[in-house]
Amino acid sequence: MRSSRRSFIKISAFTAGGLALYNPLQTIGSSLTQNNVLANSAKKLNRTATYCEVCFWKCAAWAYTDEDNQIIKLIGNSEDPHCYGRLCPRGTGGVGMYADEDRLKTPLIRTKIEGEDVFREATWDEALNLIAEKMTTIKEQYGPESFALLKHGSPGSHFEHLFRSYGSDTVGEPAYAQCRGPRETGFGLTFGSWVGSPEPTDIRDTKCLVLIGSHIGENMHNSQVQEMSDCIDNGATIITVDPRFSTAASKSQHWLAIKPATDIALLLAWMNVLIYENLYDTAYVDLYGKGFEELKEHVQSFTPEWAYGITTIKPEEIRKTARIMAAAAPSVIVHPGRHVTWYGDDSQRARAVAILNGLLGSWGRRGGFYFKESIKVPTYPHPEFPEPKWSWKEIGEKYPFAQMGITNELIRATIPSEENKHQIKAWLVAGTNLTSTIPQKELLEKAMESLDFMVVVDTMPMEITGFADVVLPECTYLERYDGIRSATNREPSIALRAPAAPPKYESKPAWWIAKEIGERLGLYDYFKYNDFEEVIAWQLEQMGTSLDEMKKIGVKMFPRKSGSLYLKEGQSYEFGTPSGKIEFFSDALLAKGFDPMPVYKTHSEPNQGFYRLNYGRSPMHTFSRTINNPNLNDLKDENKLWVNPKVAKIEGLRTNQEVWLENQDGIISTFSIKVRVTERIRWDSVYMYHGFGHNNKKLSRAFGKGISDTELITKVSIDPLMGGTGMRGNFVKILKENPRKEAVL
Ligand SMILES: Nc1nc2c(c(=O)[nH]1)N[C@H]1C(S)=C(S)[C@@H](COP(=O)(O)OP(=O)(O)OC[C@H]3O[C@@H](n4cnc5c(=O)[nH]c(N)nc54)[C@H](O)[C@@H]3O)O[C@H]1N2
Ligand SMILES: Nc1nc2c(c(=O)[nH]1)N[C@H]1C(S)=C(S)[C@@H](COP(=O)(O)OP(=O)(O)OC[C@H]3O[C@@H](n4cnc5c(=O)[nH]c(N)nc54)[C@H](O)[C@@H]3O)O[C@H]1N2
Ligand code: SF4
Ligand SMILES: [Mo]
Repeated sequence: MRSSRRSFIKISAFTAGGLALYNPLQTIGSSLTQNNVLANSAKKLNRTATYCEVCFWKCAAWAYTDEDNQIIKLIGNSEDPHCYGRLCPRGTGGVGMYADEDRLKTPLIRTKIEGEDVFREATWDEALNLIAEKMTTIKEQYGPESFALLKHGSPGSHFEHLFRSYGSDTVGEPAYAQCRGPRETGFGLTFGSWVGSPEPTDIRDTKCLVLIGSHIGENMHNSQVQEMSDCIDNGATIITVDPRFSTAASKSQHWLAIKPATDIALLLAWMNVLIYENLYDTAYVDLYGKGFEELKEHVQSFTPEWAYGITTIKPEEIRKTARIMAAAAPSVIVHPGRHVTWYGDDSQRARAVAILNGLLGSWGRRGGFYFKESIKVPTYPHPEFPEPKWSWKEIGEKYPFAQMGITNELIRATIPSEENKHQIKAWLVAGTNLTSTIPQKELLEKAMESLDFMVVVDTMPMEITGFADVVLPECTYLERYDGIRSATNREPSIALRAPAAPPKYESKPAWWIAKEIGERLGLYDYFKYNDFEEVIAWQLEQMGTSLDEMKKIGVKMFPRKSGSLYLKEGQSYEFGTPSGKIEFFSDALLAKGFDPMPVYKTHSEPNQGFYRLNYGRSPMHTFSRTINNPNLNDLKDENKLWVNPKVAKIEGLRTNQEVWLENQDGIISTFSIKVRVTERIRWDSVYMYHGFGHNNKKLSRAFGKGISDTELITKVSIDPLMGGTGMRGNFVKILKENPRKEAVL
């Protein structure tokens, strides 16, 4: 172990135990089956309204508890537009988050025993006093802005409130620069509107769904998967562009097995066909578009024949699929995707997707994209926040089209450098396992070593906790109140999360932790309540409902106020762009020195003996967070390396053979992975599920199982528009012998 004080604290494994409580249904469960399970239960059950935290679709659910107040089952709320009464396997398995005996149990404080860093158990008072003390000194010495918040999920909003009260808006989350940031930039520049979550894709009514990578079906975003299944039943055409034969590809009439990193060429060729075969929506483009003539000229030479040489997709196939889209238009969706930080030109690829939708006239049309709406949850009264001297905006100022904090820039600004205009000195990390989420491990670890102070709030002893000075155990979503869920959808809706059982062990909710720290900092006026329940009750009253009503119904729908879901024929409409039009040509991009229309650029390719490292979602897991979950681990406990038969032959590999990977920078995987020989992946790439390869022994089920894609992602291509980290430009070679003489760990 390294001697640095910020080195990773390894704690010996607890004895493994804990059998799975039950097996979640293999697919998104039918509410009928789930209710039958309940009906057959002998015990008398109580139900509590909640919404799921296993991923960010936030499906509303009922948590059922038995007479002993044990949570035994989760069922989707049938009134909820996010889940239509059914949870995905991960959501059903959410009970395992509550039941996991490896959970964090008490606050922990880093200390030295005989020169070695270890954690000791601490009381809440001790831990909170220490944090408040450090927040005070850091504020005095460097200003509150130098204390950054890195967060994801529900706990984030409670700590954001604390940080804003304290004077810091230095905040970032991986859901932006490692996920959907480029898409929001690309669509924002084109339509003047974020795509947002859930995406306003009218999948249930579409006639043609085009997926660029997005692997819906493995990406288990609930209502989206259900609507896709419905639209297939209704005869919609699915076109999937993916170098891998994904589940979505298997449901598609057209699978375009594109050469990785060449999607912009395909998108430009599709535009060429739509425009030069006169297949685009002329009335729509005339009425709402700006810069069409420039676009027409721009794509003139980008013919299907041109794209064939780049993408390996045959010109006939490009033409045929463009015509299918046009025939379905405007009930067609070229899906914006979600995890789009791929090759560094991602905002431009998202622009190309947006422009294609513009040509097809699908934005604001039935079966295309509907106009989403949400309802505002009133803010519980508190004094104005102090104005920070600098924030995430200044840290990310190199990227003019960034709309949120750029995690990787916050990390960079933590490493002391003369270039830093602002120096970050401390972090509070809540609900994000940065070590498996942020590429370029070396930079991340250097940043953490440079910190004066680091707090991690988590439910599990994930790898990130090993770098903290103080670890705080949050209780799981099933044991706490949280902010009211208000999301954009066809109709506005809200959902309640109430505790179904008391917190296990010493764990506490984030709202309580934030309030306790706030009060120790003297910020009483920002936390004028004894229990978060009071905040929710007040907000619900303001919205014309009540806590009592919401406890009974869980989800409440509100009528739309912004008008129709779709544009009416010939309706005049102002888009949120500077020109009020759909911008095929972007003056804003040109003014900042960027291509005003998307351009295809080549990306580096693997050398001889190397394969592109491709990764994606395991249907049974969410990132790294569920791998140790007893219920979900039972369904899938390791990832595999997908290898094309041609590659298997060249490399001499067979299914289930154990291999190690070494990337282009000589980084070797910590653990090994089993091979899966399959035609479903192109010969130039290998594929694995993200989230596996845990190296903290405290995760008794997940430790040492499979490989972490993240540790092999040492090279990133930064999106010059918004700072996102393109992660798919890494290459690996396959090692058949254990490269380490001695066994690891
Ligand atoms: N089960 C499950 N579902 C989830 C999540 C989860 O953790 N688990 N996470 C959720 C979150 S936050 C997100 S952001 C979404 C992400 O889900 P998506 O947005 O669907 O993710 P992508 O990265 O677009 O999709 C991965 C696919 O891209 C393909 N691909 C790789 N390279 C290329 C390329 O160059 N071109 C093309 N056209 N395709 C390529 C891969 O083969 C793979 O099939 O999933 C969400 N849903
Ligand atoms: N290599 C690689 N990197 C990726 C991706 C990839 O596919 N490959 N995907 C990217 C994408 S799309 C996204 S959105 C991000 C996701 O990034 P993250 O959200 O950081 O992903 P997780 O690994 O699930 O980490 C979540 C952490 O929150 C903790 N947690 C869960 N519930 C709670 C709770 O209620 N309270 C608290 N306090 N903690 C909780 C979990 O134990 C875990 O430590 O990762 C991005 N990074
Ligand atoms: S999609 Fe699944 S994991 Fe995500 S919120 Fe819904 S039920 Fe939970
Ligand atoms: Mo994401």
